[in-house]
Amino acid sequence: MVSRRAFVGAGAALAGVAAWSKTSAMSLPDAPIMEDASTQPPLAPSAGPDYNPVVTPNGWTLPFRMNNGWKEFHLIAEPVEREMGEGMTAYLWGYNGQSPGPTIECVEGDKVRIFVTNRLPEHTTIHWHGMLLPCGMDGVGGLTQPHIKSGKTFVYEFVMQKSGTFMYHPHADEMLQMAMGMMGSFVVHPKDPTFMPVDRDFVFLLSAYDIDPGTYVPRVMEMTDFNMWTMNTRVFPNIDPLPIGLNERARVRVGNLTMTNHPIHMHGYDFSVTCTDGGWVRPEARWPEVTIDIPVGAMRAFEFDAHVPGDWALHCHKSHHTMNAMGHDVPTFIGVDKTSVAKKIRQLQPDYMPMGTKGMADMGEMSMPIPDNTIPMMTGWGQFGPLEMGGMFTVVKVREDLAKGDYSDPGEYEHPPGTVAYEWTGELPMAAKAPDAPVKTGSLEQKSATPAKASDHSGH
Ligand SMILES: [Cu+2]
Repeated sequence: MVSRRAFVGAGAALAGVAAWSKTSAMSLPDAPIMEDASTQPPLAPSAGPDYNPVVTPNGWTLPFRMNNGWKEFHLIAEPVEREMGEGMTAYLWGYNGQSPGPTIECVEGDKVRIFVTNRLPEHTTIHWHGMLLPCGMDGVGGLTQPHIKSGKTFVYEFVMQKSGTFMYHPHADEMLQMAMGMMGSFVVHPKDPTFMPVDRDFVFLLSAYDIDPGTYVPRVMEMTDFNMWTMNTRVFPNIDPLPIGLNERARVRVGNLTMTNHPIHMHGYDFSVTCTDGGWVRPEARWPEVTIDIPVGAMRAFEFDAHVPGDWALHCHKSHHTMNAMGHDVPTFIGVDKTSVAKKIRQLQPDYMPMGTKGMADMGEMSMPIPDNTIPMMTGWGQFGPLEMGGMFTVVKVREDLAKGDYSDPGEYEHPPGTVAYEWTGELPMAAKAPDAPVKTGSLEQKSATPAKASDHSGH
């Protein structure tokens, strides 16, 4: 997890614009790049209508400039190196130095112009998922526009017809380009700042990769068997927490660009689903949940009032999605006595240790040698021991003493005395025993061979 100090310094990671864009294209807005995978502070609006900016855990927000009433952004599609977690970097494709790309934020009614420069080795486009716009701005290569060839820059212009939660991704060689990490969040704030206000607003995209341990590039042809299940292209234990002040209202926006659904579950709270990529959910249509399934190619936002302090897990409820790199063809050894076979193997390999006979929790504590550039399947430590998690898992940290707008990791929760589950060390009563069942006479065959007379059922 990023420390408070590292977080404060992280803003400096926003690197300056490349000399290229200043000299060769005077009219293009800056295209800042991000070199850091830690959560960047929210970007307050520098012009135009006011809003409470979103925070992208392990991500950042793209600055804009105003030009004659238009909000102008500049995205650069390019190969990137993304630190998925400590000790593992993936060679992906993304935008402005990272995958996911920067979050784009604007306000309902804004006129937005987005320059897209292609520095990939093949053509691309950008589709603005969920946006209401002229057909020719929809970004479907071949269908609504010519592809953006390598080295070219295209311009998208449209008016934000409604507020809500959206995303962007290519619609050109889509299977490969999304498997390589090309995606970003797009949040449009309501024009009326009193509509659905929250104190903390988080956004992340779920994506999945198949990266063999020891390698760097995802296997883009994989359809189902992924080993990196990510939130904003980051895996536990290196997904930054979601810090929330006690009694603040919080919104979490989640989009799914994997090829399966993700039931996102939050501990300690019930919440309301308030927004989808189709729009805001009317108050009378909301319902309470503790798990919200995020369908493929969809976004959901949920809200809650943070009235209970603590470290509350927030994770996908598919248990294989809270694991990191693992082999799926490992046999199950639960209950198998491997003592004698272990003895034989130790004659050849003295430090051999049989695993999996009592379960797999041992793996969370053990540091086994692993190949370069991968992350153990079950990992992470809390104040009470190993978490035995990975993948799509993070922690909502609700704290009384959190300053407004402070998104640094507040550390581990200090439980009030007497509020933590504890070991019973007294006497245990003998287990109650059911009385002996009456001894049955005769076998099943005998019974079926002598069917009851119809009169036996007369009392029914
Ligand atoms: Cu999942």
